[in-house]
Amino acid sequence: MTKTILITGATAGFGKATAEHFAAAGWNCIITGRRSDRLAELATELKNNFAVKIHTLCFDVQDREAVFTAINSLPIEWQSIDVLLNNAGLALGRDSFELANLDDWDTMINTNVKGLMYVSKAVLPLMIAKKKGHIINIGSTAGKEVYKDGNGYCASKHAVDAISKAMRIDLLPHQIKVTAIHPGAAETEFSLVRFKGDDQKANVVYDGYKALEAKDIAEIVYYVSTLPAHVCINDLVVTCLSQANSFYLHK
Ligand code: NDP
Ligand code: 8X3
Repeated sequence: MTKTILITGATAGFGKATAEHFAAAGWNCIITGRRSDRLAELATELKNNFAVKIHTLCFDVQDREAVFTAINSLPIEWQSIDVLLNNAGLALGRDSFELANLDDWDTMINTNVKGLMYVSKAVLPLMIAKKKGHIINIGSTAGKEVYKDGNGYCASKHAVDAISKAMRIDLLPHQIKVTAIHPGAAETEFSLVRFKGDDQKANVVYDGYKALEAKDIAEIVYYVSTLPAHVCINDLVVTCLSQANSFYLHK
């Protein structure tokens, strides 16, 4: 039977690459994000290239009501979700704690932490009813080690690490898998967003080495999603060859 994945943050980066990878493998995809034009464009691309069904949901994961309204609006034929990829997220700014912007902190916590919890809470009843499902949370190496000037972002990704562990325990009786994937530096729109459109600052992040690509993460999401039913990868840290952890990058 055709499987279905719901991807948050499918309009760019890891989420978009994951939608492309899963659609190519014959999965139906529910793609979500705030930019409706990009969602429509991706839906057309996937439907034109692959024999799969695509459903779009446009909402901001920070908006609790919008999250529940969107998920509760799913037509019956879209309510059987095999995999939820909690990927929507961002970093904003890279400043010392005393200089960091309070609005940036709010947005990161509201998106990366509360948004992930809202979407999971909204989708879970559909998985619990089937006693089957898989939640995959995109954390970060920033959720494993705290680095200088990473304060708010690192806090939000440490929370993703903790929430993933907590979910795995609480969802055991429901036989729902929980996997956390923690990538290191990957060349997407991430740094452009972090540095608020300053492409010079963003490009420096990826200068002098071969960073991860979005499709690398898509392949890993596919791998963990297609293991035998009794196997669950709990926690996976992935970096490019030039990166050892948050502190050591060989350029
Ligand atoms: P991109 O900026 O390329 O993509 C981010 C995606 O998240 C977009 O589709 C964006 O969609 C969506 N998004 C952001 N805020 C919201 C929101 N409030 N509501 C709904 N969707 C939102 O970045 P990446 O693909 O690199 O990032 C994806 C995830 O991976 C993030 O959680 C990030 O923290 C994490 N990560 C990234 C790494 C990297 O180096 N690139 C490394 C480790 C982790 P839209 O704007 O349309 O809403
Ligand atoms: C993104 C990786 O090193 O910019 O989560 O925090 S890093």
